[in-house]
Amino acid sequence: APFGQAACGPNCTYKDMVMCFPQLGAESDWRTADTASFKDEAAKDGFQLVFSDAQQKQENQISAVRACIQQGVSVIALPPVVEDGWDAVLTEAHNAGIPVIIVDRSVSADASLYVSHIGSDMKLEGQRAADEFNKKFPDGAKILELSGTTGSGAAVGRAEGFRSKLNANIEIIDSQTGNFTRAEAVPVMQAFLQKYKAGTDFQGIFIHNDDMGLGAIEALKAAGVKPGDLFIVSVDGTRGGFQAMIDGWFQADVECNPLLGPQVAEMSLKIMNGQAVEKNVLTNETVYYPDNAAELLPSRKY
Ligand code: GYE
Repeated sequence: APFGQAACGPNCTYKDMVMCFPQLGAESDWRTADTASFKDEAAKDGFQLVFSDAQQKQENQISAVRACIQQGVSVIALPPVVEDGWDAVLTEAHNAGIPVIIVDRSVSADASLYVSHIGSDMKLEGQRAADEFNKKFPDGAKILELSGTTGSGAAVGRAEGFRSKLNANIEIIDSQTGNFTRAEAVPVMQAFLQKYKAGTDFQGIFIHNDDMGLGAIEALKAAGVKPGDLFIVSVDGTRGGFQAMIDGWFQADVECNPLLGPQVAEMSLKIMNGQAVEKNVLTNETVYYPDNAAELLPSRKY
């Protein structure tokens, strides 16, 4: 039988499926929507979801994966908090015959250790953000970067893509992490504002997700900065991000879609039935702008 095919294959249904989903945390609105997407899909299809929340700690995620291997789940959908350090536990899953789908962020482990990766093209998101700065500042500018969790596929990809596309006359004068959370972004932005004068020392900020963007706005408001004084581009496209565009704080929001549950469920069932699946499935995404943000906000799902 092909790797991952279950005993019920090729006739497995969702009733036969136990999906392990060791979620990495609850750090952002993106993450909350992602979790809901998996839980809703499990309820809709009727498969069992073994859910846990690692609170952004890799060791918690690794323990959760080990528990799922012990339990003998049908499939593990793993959203890795960081890229490195997965080889051992992925090898354990492989040796136990349990297929792993890497979800959302990437891993640096050998690709033979997992069946597929489903998620966004983080580099492309960074490039799209760079395009916005290039358009806005043809004569150059100085900008700041508020980046995501250090070592995470999302932050690494966005930072790399951004730098690969940013015009040479636009200088990133500083870059600090806010760990993808609103709470941690506030002091980082405050420290930036103590060091650099908004509008004079820097004209824009690239922010790796909307939650950090909202934290940054809190700090900017407190410092007397007004919407539009700075050119701010964020990532995700959450309702909070849309509101920030409507309020004039964000000038663009690069979409990152968290609603991955349906795709992952469908692929899991195929694997259980011994069907071939694609090694890399990228989410189709766009960029949102303030001009129609008010019109789109009511239909946003997260
Ligand atoms: O952009 C951010 C979340 O991994 C794509 O993680 C995800 C990122 C998302 O905390 O809001």
